[in-house]
Amino acid sequence: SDRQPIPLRFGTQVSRRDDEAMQRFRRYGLGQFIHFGLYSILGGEYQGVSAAGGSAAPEWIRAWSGPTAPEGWQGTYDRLNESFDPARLDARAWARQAKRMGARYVIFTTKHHDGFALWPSAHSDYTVRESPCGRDLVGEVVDAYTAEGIDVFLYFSVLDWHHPGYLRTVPATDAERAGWQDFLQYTRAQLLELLDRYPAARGLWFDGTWDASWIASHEFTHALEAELRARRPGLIIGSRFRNDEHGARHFDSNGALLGDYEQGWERKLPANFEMLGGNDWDCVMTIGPNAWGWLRDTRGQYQKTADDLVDLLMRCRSMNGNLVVNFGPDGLGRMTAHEDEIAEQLGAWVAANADAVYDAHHVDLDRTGAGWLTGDGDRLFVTVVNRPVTGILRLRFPAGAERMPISARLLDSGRDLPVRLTDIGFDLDDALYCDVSIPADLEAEHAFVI
Ligand code: FHN
Repeated sequence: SDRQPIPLRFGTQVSRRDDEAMQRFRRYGLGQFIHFGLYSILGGEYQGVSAAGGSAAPEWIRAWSGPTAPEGWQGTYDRLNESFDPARLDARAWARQAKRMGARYVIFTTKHHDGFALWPSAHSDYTVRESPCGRDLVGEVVDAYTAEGIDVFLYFSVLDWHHPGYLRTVPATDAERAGWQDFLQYTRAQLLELLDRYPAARGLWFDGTWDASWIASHEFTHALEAELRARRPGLIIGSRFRNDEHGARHFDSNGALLGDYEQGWERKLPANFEMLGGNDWDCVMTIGPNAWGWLRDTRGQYQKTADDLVDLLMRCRSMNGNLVVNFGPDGLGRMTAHEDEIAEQLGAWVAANADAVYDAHHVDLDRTGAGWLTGDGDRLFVTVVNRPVTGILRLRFPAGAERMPISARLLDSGRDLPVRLTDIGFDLDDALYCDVSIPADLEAEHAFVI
């Protein structure tokens, strides 16, 4: 277009990185998110009463209001630190399970919106240290996952319901301005502290950056991003951290990505590869409809199955993205039975079909309704999630395509599948078609990769 770029002082600081850290990111494929904190004690309810009829995200329970909210609720919530003691939390068991699932990175909530820090932060009096737990849970997770070869990203909510200086609006009075400055310094100190305490962490995953107060602090956040990057070369920061001086978030006012990868794909996926503009991205996904923290009562709420997650994973991979599956352990630190099952089933599928997942990427061919296409340069992978009623999987290759499949086989067993190349006669563009026969005896319930 002829449009002149808008001069920006606080626009993007990075262009597409190709260093070792980002190359790793592109090969993660599958990740695990863990939401754990004070809210995990409650599971979305208090003394048998469910907050908002169970529809609200349980990690938001402190925001419970209206007639069903217990009297003095926020004060009650804020004192949960006094009973926080996840005695069954075994980070090494979590990490082993994540490894079996095939996760190559984990995003762990160091501090969610309630402000409670899961490490003994020197800059707060609302941490694991001020609880019977007394453990450094961030440290345990970083060590355990790193030992399993799983990269760690630290989730950090800027939005903080506990800090007295936090406010949602742009500070307007001297007192508000002073409180907000105090909050900004606290945020900076905690972030530098996290980087210094946990040198193995590869990325910071920001959240809660949507309030007007933070948006107006673009000068501060611009400087802080530069400082964090200087403190930890190779650090990966997604597009949620900050905005430019016009309030543009994720992408600056000239359309450049504000970070190393696009971080807006939360419980949703891009409609197609082209709209991503070549940017790196991941999709974070709940197992239920909208619970990130533990939910005690999931009745009436669809829980995704391992097959659903295979479908989503391969849809992401077909567009060069990673899928991050969220786990919400209970207040004692135990994963739910459904999460345990998902981890094993998804892990078994991913292990058997790893070639199609990790080092495979988008291929420039027409989509097939039968499933998702990925490729590794030599091989084309088709993850079949919808079995064609004809028993024939048909792939279209444009006329003059450099390479055509000459054989097909199942990735997990190596079993050969009959292939026929054909000009079907009704394609006006003279494309060629590759028809792969899918034998009737093939197990139909699960996705398979050709
Ligand atoms: O409000 C949070 C929510 O509780 C959860 O942490 C998700 C995870 O991506 N992020 C926020 C909503 O965007």
